Amino acid sequence: MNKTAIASVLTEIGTLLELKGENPFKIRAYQAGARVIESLGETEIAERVTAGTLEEVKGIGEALAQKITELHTTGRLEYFDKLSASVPAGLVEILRIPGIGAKKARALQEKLGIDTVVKLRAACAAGSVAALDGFGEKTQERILSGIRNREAYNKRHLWLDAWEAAEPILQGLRKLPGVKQVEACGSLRRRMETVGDIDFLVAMTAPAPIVEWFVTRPGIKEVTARGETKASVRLESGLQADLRLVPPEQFVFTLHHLTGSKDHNVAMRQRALARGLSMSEWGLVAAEGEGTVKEKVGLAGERPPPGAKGKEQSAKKKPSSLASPSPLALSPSLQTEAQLFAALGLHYIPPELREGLGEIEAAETDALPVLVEEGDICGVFHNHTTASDGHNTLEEMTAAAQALGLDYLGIADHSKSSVQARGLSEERLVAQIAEINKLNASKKFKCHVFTGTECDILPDGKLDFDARLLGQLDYVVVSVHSSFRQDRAVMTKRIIRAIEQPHVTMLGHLSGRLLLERESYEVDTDKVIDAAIANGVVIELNANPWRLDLDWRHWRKAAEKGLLTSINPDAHLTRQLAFYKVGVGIARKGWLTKENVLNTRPLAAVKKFLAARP
Ligand code: DGT
Ligand code: CA
Ligand code: CA
Ligand code: ZN
Repeated sequence: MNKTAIASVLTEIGTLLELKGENPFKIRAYQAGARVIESLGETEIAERVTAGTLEEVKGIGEALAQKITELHTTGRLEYFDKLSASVPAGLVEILRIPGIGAKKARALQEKLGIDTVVKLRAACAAGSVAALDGFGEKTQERILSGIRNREAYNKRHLWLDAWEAAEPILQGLRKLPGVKQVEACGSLRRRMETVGDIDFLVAMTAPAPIVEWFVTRPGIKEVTARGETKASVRLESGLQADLRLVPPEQFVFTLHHLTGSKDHNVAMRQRALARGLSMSEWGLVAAEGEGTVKEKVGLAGERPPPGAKGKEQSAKKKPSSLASPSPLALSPSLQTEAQLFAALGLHYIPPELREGLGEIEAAETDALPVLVEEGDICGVFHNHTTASDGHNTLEEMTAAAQALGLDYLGIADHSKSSVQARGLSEERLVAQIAEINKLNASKKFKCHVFTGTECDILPDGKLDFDARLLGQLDYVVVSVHSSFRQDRAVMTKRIIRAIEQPHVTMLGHLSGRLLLERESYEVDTDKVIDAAIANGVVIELNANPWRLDLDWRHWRKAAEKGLLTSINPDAHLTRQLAFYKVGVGIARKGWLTKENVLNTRPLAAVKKFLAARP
């Protein structure tokens, strides 16, 4: 462990001790120890740890020296682990809110039983914090705004939340006079699972009314910046949105730049340079040494160096209100990103692949995959109904699937061990199978319904239902919903054991993560993937925006090895059936083609696939 990490553990120990109301001298010793460690060189710490001479440093006593040694050599500290476990995690979070020190945090816990930020906010809203000794109205207000800021400013946002915020703004921008093209760039366009901020780009001829429209939209909490050709706002949800306005001839260059990712952009610039070109958000021009006048290459222009007034620029007479000067030279042939890539000898790279993970090399040799598309999806598996924790009935879900144009709907309600989700008993599952068969036979819907279950993988890897019952279903999803804290080897063995049982069609949400909330449990993903391939088991791409599990970073390699996936909405409401579209974005980020995805197959082919499984 390096010194910064060691220092932060020591600081954290001080905080935890404070929360526990420990001796102030002890607390201060840890805080001081953290500062001392920070001030030492990395090599000095290593040498002193080896020689056992840490105690010679002023401010480091015997106990501290032992702990630093343990951290430095093993990367862990048993004392710290135990201490952390003894303090509610929510309490530590509360301490990070401005205006709350350890003393106040303890008072909140002792007098009001508050040990999470959620409880704290509720108590503030109810006015009970102000009533406490030593708090008062002002403090309560400060705490509340601290909580709000923390939520708004420190958080990334789910892709779907950002998308839903962006959509109406995109539509509104498109309708404004003088607007030629509009796009939301950045991580949103690349379909990252979470988004830091939204980056709107507009090609236009007159910026002022567009900026004005943007900063006066309803649902804006704060205008954080405003210029002639840009603006930034914070939406009510806390999401920040940036607006950039450019003249039409510059659009494609800024579009590519703002889409990113940074890594992709860096690689593209290097490629351009290797071809004697300089690529930027302003254009693509011949690269020249410092101080020389840039020469046009007939592709497009770029921003002239400050003070250098190109004659083409003054001749163009752009509105003076445009902050970024217009390109020096334009080529009518370079208007799309496809043309921009072509100018660098590349096939078009879809935004989802622009992560600097080999897409440029692949585009060079025409080795990019033909990515799966929303329109390829024929039906969806893994959906819940009111039989377990869903909010809509079987018929409502079927009608909604049909309205989405889907030819089949797979139901997979929870199994009996998922008590909190009202998991089905054997009897209830048998009854549901009969109900689905009846619905299909009634021909009430064109959409075919497959019988299934989301069967719990029990802590030892056994399944929640026996093989005889599972054999009666069209398909079986198996998922972990309990004992998340098992160690890596146990969890891996547990999941593989489940995969190896007969009748298992798919593994549900492999990692168990909840984005922005809960990390994955410990599991050897590669081993599980190999076991799934060996057993002909599908690993789902859970398309619920909170999960997007398995993570897109695994899919390219997994698909190359021969893994088949299914893009599953895990819908608990009719509205959520459309989550599969979010999943398609993630599949694309994972370089997946139509062939890699089971539910791109038509109904007859899926029936055949399922019938061929035991
Ligand atoms: P986010 O907002 O954190 O989810 O991620 P992005 O990718 O949207 O990043 P953002 O909003 O900071 O910037 C938008 C794009 O602008 C980014 O994807 C690439 C480009 N960009 C921003 N800063 C730099 C930079 O320092 N170098 C390069 N080459 N490109 C940059
Ligand atoms: Ca962004
Ligand atoms: Ca941004
Ligand atoms: Zn589940």
